[in-house]
Amino acid sequence: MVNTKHVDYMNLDSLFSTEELQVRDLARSFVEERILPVIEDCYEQGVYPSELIRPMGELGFYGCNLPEEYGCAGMNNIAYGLITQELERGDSGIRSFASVQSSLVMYPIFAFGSEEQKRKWLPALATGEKIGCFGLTEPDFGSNPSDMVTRAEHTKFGWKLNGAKMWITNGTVADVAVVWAKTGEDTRSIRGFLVEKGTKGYSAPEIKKKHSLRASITSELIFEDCEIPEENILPGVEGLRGPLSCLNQARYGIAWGAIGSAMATYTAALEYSLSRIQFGKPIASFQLQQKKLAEMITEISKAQLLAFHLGKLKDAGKVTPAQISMAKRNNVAMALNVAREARTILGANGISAEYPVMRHMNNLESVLTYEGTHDIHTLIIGAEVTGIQAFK
Ligand code: TGC
Ligand code: FAD
Repeated sequence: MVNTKHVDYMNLDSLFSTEELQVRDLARSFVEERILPVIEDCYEQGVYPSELIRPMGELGFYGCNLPEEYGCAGMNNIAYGLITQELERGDSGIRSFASVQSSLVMYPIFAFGSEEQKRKWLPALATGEKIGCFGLTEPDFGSNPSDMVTRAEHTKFGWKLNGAKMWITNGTVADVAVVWAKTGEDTRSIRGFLVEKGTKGYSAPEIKKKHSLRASITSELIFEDCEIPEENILPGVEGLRGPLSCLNQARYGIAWGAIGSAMATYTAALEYSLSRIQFGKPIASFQLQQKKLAEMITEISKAQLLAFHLGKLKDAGKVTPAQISMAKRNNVAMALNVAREARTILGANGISAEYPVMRHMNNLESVLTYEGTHDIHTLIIGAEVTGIQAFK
């Protein structure tokens, strides 16, 4: 009988350790029991299922590859990847929440924070008691963060922040925002600041009317003479390398997450094709539909192998940013193509919220753009292979 459930054509399971499979199955059960029953309604209403924030923390999903001494699970990067895969099989918005919390908030505090900052924030972020967001993109500077205009001016009390960030996941609900700002004129002056909810001069209005990632909060961050105490600067990094190092972590998670989304839409299409009868036969029996399914599962399998090898390189400390770019770029585009093909197999039902396909497809339009657009990752690979930067 066809394995519609687990989407493991190349027997990837044989490559995972027992512990990695246990973590994957834990995340898989959580998604099936807690996320899938509520996600379509959340998506339709444009709300994040906030009741799931703490349970995900209790399962160790946030900052899972950071050390236990800060309240994290200390898992390897394969386990981290498998968690994001399963979360995004539920919805890209759920994976986004976990990616931002883990890779864009906990990681910079862990990698660049003072011991005091680590003790204050990491355990509370790991349980989900506190929520974080990451502010790099600005209204006028997305792909090119080096031209950011948000400024931090040194005062006798600490720092005064002025500027705005745009399209920030979790901004409105975040207890702490990791905000990147220039302290001088050039990119080497970029520093990271921990801006706490309730700080005078700081607001984070939600961006509404989205057609994508509707089960995810997206916000603007506004800083008007916002006073930040000296102890809230991240002491361990200066320059664009700081935020870009965080993006390496998050893009890695997305390379796995996109596979989860593709698994969901492929499974929906395969099951539908076996049960939908036209011209007296299941549509799965027509060669044109089989070609689509064959290509979908082939591309998913290639993406799985790419992500797995990337994880092994990351665990060995040998992965490069350009390798991560290749996996993010390939796997997200793959998932979007799979979603579009799945949509055609479902015919009119493909646009219905009775099936997960169009929700995933719409979400992936954001995933293709955030964490570096598909084009930017093309240019990062281009620069790697030619030695010539074509950004400017
Ligand atoms: P460039 O001159 O190449 O580099 C400046 C400095 O940064 C270093 N660097 C990196 N370091 C670590 N990791 C990387 N991936 C790095 N890439 C570059 C570089 O070595 C240099 O260091 P130093 O010490 O020599 O100064 O920088 P550039 O200005 O030419 O820009 C390069 C470019 C275009 C690739 C970069 O700006 C880029 O990646 N742009 C895309 C922006 C982006 O991805 N934004 C994402 C925002 S966050 C988000 O979308 C969250 S979505 C959350 C969710 O999941 O919901
Ligand atoms: P632009 O940079 O204006 O790009 C527009 C188009 O021009 C794209 O097709 C791009 O590929 C192309 N382009 C740009 N430069 C070049 C070039 N040199 N060569 C060729 N083509 C080029 N950001 C955060 O900081 N934190 C977050 O939490 C966050 N969450 C997000 C959540 C959502 C739902 C979305 C949609 C975005 C989020 N972002 C976040 C912002 C995201 O990272 C940016 O949208 C992304 O980096 C692209 O920037 P932009 O939208 O300004 O597009």
